[in-house]
Amino acid sequence: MQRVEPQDFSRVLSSMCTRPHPRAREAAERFLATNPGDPGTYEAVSELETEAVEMLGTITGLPNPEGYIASGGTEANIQAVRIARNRADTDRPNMVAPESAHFSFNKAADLLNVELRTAPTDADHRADMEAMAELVDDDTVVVIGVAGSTEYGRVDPIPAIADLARDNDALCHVDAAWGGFVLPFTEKRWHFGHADVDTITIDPHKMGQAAVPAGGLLTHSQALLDELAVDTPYLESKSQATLTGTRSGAGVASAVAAMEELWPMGYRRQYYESMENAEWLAEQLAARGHDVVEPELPIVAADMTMPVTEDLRRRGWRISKTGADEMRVVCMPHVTKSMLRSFVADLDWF
Ligand code: 0PR
Repeated sequence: MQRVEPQDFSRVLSSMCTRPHPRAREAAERFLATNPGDPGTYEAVSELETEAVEMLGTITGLPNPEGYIASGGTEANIQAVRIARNRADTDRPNMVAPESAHFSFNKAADLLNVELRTAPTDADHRADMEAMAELVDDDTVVVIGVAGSTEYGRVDPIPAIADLARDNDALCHVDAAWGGFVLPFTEKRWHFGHADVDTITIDPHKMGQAAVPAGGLLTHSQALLDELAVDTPYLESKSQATLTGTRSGAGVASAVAAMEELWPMGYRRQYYESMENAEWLAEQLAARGHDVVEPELPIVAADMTMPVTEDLRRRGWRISKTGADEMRVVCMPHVTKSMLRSFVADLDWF
C-alpha cells in the first residue's frame, strides 16, 4: 500500500479529536492486539479497564462508578438510553433532551424504538427547564442533559434535569462526551457527585487526549449496568454488557495512560490554555464586528456574515459550522495561539 499520511493537525479547527498524548500513543501500540471483550483471556487489559472506569469516576465526581470503555460517545449514549428503556415498564418509551443534544440520540431513538422529544434551548443555548418539563410524561424513561454541547460548549442545568427525572421516575443521563475532561477546572467546578445523575458519557478520545477509539460510559451502580447484560455461554466470563463484542484494547490502554499522565495537573493546564485561546479568538472576531457566542468552555461560534468557509478550506483550514450557519472553532489541545494568529490573519486577508 502506498504510504498515506494521516491528518496533520496544524490547521484543524473543526474536530473533537486531537493528537494523542505520547504516552497514550505508546500504550495504544502495545495493546493493539488485545480484546477487553474477553476478560478471561486478556486479563491485563481487563484490569486496565477497571482502572479507567475508576479514574473516570474520580474525574466526574461519581462515587463507586461502574461502566466500560466504549467505541465513543455515540455508543455510550445509545447504551445509556438502552439501560433506561430496559429498566422501565412501558410499551411506548420516550426520552426528553434539549435540542442541543448530539445526533447520536437520534440513532439511539431509531435503534431502540424510544421516541426522542427535544425541547428548545434558551437564549444562551442551554436546556430550558420549562420546555423540558412540558415534554415529560409517564412514559419518559430518561431525561438527558448535555455538559459541554457539541456546537456551543454549553452546560445544561444538570441538578434541575436530575430533579425532573427523579420526580417522574425516569433516569438522568449526562452527555459529557466532550466536556467531561474540562468541567472540573472551570470556575463552577462542575461535577456530578451531588446531583442525582444515573449515567454519564465521558470520552477519553476527545479532551482526554487518548487515542481513538476510547469513549466512556459510567453508571452509578452495577444494577444499572446489568440492564445491558447478555449471557455469554462459551466465554469464561458469564455475561457481557458492552454493545460490541471484540473491543479495542488500544483504546482502553491509551485512556489509562493519558489519564495517569494528565490527571489532574496536565488537564488543568490544558483547560486554561484552551480557554485562553478561545477567549482570545472570540475577542479578535468581535473586534472585527462579528457576532460571537461568548465561549463558556473552549468552543467559539461566530456569525461571520460572509461565506468564507471555502476560501479558508483552500488555504488548508478545517473549520465547521453550527446548525445556524455560524463558524465554529473547537479549541482542542493541538490548537495553539500561534495557529489562531495565522487563522485570524487569513480571515483578514479575505
Ligand atoms: N456527545 C457529544 C456532546 C459530542 O460532541 C459527540 C461528538 C458525541 C456525543 C459522539 O461521540 P463520538 O463521535 O465519539 O461517537 N461530537 C463531534 C461532532 O459531532 C464528533 C466529531 C469528532 C466530529 C471529530 C468531527 C471530528 O473530526 O462534532
